[in-house]
Amino acid sequence: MYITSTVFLSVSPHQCIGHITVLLNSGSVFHALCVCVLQGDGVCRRERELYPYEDSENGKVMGVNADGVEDLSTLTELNTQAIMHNLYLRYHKDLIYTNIGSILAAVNPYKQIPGLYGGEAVQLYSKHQLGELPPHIYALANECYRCLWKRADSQCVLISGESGAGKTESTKLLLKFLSVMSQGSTGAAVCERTNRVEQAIIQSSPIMEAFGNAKTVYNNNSSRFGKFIQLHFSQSGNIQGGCIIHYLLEKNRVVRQNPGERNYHIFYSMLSGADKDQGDLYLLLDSAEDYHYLRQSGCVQDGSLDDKQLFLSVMEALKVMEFTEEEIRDVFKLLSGVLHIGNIEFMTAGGAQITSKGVISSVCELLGLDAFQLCEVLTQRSIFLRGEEICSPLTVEQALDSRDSVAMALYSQCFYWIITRINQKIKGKDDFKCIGILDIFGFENFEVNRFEQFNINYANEKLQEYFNKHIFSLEQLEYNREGIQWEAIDWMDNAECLDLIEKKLGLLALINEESRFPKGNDYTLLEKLHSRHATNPYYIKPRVTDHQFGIKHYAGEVLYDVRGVLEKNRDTFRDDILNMLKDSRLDFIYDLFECVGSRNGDDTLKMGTNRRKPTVSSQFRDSLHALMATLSASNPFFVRCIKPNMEKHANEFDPEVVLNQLRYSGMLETVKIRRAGFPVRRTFSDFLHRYTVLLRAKRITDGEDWRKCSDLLTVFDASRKEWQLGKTKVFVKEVLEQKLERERDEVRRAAGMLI
Ligand code: AOV
Ligand code: MG
Repeated sequence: MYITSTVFLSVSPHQCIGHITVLLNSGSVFHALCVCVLQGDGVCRRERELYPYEDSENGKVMGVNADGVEDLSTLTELNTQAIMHNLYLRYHKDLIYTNIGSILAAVNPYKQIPGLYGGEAVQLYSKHQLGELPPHIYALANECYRCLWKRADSQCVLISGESGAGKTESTKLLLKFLSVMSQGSTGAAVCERTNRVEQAIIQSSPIMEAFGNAKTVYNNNSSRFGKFIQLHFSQSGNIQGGCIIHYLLEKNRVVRQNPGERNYHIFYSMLSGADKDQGDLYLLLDSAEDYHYLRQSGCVQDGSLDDKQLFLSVMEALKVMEFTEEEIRDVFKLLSGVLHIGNIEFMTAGGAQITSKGVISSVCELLGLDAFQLCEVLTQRSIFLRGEEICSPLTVEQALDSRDSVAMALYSQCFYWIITRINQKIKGKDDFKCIGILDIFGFENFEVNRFEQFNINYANEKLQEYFNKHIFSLEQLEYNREGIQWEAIDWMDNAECLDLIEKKLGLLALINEESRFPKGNDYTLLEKLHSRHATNPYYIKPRVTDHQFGIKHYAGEVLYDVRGVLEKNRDTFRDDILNMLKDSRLDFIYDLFECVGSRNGDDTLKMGTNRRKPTVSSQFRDSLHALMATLSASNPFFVRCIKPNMEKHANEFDPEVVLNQLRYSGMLETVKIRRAGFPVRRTFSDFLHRYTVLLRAKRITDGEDWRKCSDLLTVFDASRKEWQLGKTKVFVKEVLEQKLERERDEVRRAAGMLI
């Protein structure tokens, strides 16, 4: 960003107002006014930065409060720059949260803000209605918690934002707040188990992060899997149990990482945290550099990551979760075994031959495998054809692939096992309502994007669709149906892009179809994608490269490398390798693979039969659809995380980076609809039931339901600006609902009732 000119417009004895022209790197120009204080020595000290913004599209100066407004829907003039400027003003005052009605925008501070999340803040926010205190993730959490009773349905919090925007941190804060609420609830004191469940849910985070997060170029603690955490509450408000659903761990990372990125945290923390005895037991080598799987990316350490500390917290968490000593030992032996597998090397001598025999014996010791059997499956493939075993030697390249597939299978099965164990631990009754928190992997656009990014971005596209549906589509539909006076608001629909991906003969269908063809390869796939979709406005057929296809996602264009797509989608695992693992002397390893069916052999002869297993992308699509169905049955809250810069720096607000996110996430349209709309909608009877005490207090007793609703609402807003009556429902703005709720609390408190 460059300031290209400053012109003083007016100078009073104490103040001067200047006009600044700002040129962004993208080439767009913004104009701004800047207010400065003239000091005694004639020096001009900038008092407020870039205030107020001028709308570069309309050339109009807008009034923006110098401190920024807490709720964007109260901005007097609306455009994207005004929104950005407001966020900018607040960000520099460490006010990272801003409301858009009940939607929360959170700008990642990349630093700890003192006092922001402590116990006192939890207590404070738990005692106030939404809107009474400055915007905060705790205010949203509190509202969500209250809604369990206020609306008597299940709630969910959907956290979106690109990679590194702050979704996982927000998730942990929500869990923290809800678990404190749970502990303070009336039923909790008598139930010791509840306390354990809350503690276990909190402690599941370090474990899942250690095994499922890694440093990427976008985020030093990037989630490489998606998760949906459901908390089951009792009628009296305490957490009785929970359940974690996980999505698509990026298992390829175990064996390969992009330059500058890392493998999963747990490997490095094991190496730096294990003591001498553990090191001997797990046959650990001296350092991360000694392992191919850890050194190949050229990055083994990062200043922001404390590997040793993570080891301690994971050990602590495993104990709290009641993993036995034996289980912990088995897990670490497996991890070490995976690392040793990566050090197995091959050379060509009439097919691949293993050159590192010493490594084989470590692997076999750690994983309880038979050395001869291991060497065999790594260097030759055996299949049964009409009852006869046929062996064929592998090339070095194929041998490396088989080696890597063993490592990936071990790691991913271990990850799933850990989540299953966590789920067993936090399982509880689900007889009342639940709160679900969705924390998926954020939108990604790397230099090279592969099958993983395709799935990640598809998931984000679905989440955006859900947001659009709730915030724009369903809402406007309901206004029409109920005869509410309404001026339609345009919004950016991503349905066509999703159609391209998941509709009949769409990208997913073609990828799956090609995965089923024994002779299909990445290039035949690419040809089909191009020939069917080249004319689709959301599809990109690159002119120069011959191994890419692209999608115009809502969050930007991404080119995907087609190489490796089919193999990853088929996710086949050779029967002979599977059998070798099942033959392990260790029960732990056997158990991990016990349920993995052998029907998925990549024996191409089996393909095309009915016994084939679903492909990775079709499983993922089905799990996303199931998730959407669950979400549709709950009342959603949205947290929109925003990344202030690409460098992961504190106190740096890059307007270009933010502007882009505001544009693609439809922030302006969201603010518009929240300002114009009536987000709170209740049927007449539901509304009357909720506010019975107010009706009594205001002596509104006569008339039909709609009349009573109207009379009560008139008491609170005679101008009718903040509410309307539909055919079957009342439509109320959030501010008015907050007033009603406050008054309801007061009346009930005065009457000695529980709030
Ligand atoms: P993500 O979940 O959205 O990315 P994270 O929640 O991991 O992003 O946040 C990235 C980093 O930003 C964290 O490791 C913190 O250093 C910092 N950060 C985020 N939110 C806060 C906060 N409220 N206060 C202080 N620091 C914060 V990804 O998982 O990559 O999509 O797949
Ligand atoms: Mg994350």
